[in-house]
Amino acid sequence: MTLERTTLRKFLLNLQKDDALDQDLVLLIEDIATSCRIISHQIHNGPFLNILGATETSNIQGETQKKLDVIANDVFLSHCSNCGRVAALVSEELEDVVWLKEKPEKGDYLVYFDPLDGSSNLNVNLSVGSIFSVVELEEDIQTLSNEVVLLNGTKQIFAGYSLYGPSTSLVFSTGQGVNGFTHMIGTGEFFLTFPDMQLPDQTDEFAINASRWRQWDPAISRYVQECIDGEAGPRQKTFNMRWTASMVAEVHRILTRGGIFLYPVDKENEARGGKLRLLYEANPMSFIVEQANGRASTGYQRILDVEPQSHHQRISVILGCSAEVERIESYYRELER
Ligand code: AHM
Ligand code: MG
Repeated sequence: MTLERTTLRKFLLNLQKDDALDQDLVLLIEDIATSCRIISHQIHNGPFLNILGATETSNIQGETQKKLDVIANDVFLSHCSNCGRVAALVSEELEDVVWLKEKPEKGDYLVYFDPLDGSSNLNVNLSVGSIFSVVELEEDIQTLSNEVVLLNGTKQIFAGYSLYGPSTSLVFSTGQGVNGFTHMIGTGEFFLTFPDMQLPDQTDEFAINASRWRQWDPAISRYVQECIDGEAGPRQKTFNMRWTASMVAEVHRILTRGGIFLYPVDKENEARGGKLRLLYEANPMSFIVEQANGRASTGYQRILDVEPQSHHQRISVILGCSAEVERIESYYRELER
């Protein structure tokens, strides 16, 4: 049975044969997939390995690190440095950019990742994920600094995530649509299980942390209120709501059955710029959602066009089915007027 399935390697080599993918990027994607397999194994054995709790340390965001945050970060660092073209790694868990090359050249790769997103879900045995993306340098680098990696999301040549749920998914795009793979336990292989994932234009499901409603700006309040008003309200249909506290799980659900995800800037988080990070959370997810026929916005601007100011920058995130995201953008435009 397994012989008939498309393995990750076969899928990548087919892309390479068609000149759609560089050989080094194939190797790097396979290293990322290996990282995800290892992290999945650690998570699923977490209670036996005593690695579900918190460490004594905080990360650069001032958040307490879980033991698995640190483990997942180490796994990415060690595996993603195999490919000779990787110049630098940018992680949510590390204050500074990790430079692997002293003289990065045009064509070298920058790898951005959140090794374990939604890690507060670990202790309650709910879904978590990893998020990653790759940018190719457009010029040689003379001086190494954290500023060098501040490139906007349109420069991504690869973006993906792994979802550690009931099964382990690997979903990614190299700029030619979005494909989803599932790890088959016992084989060591990811098999193509969700080819050409596409978002529907319309949806009746939204995801937002509703406990923050007092902090929302009028555009978000209006949108959510109209959803809640259901058939009697201006939308004239009933909406469903979900919140998993794991962006990876939310995006995966949206890619599978449609929807919209919001983590907007609000009164409480605006001094920090929002909650989610631009370079290794918002940009990769926006790339994937756009590649799957969706839309990703700050409310005012396409996320992929945002020029980063710092490598741990946070941003407002509204992504999912195009018509819904456009509706919220129009509410922001009305507010500006
Ligand atoms: P993290 O990177 O510290 O894990 O935080 C990101 C996560 C997202 O996955 C999720 O959408 C959000 O934080 C949940 O936030 P909240 O605690 O407000 O529900
Ligand atoms: Mg995260």
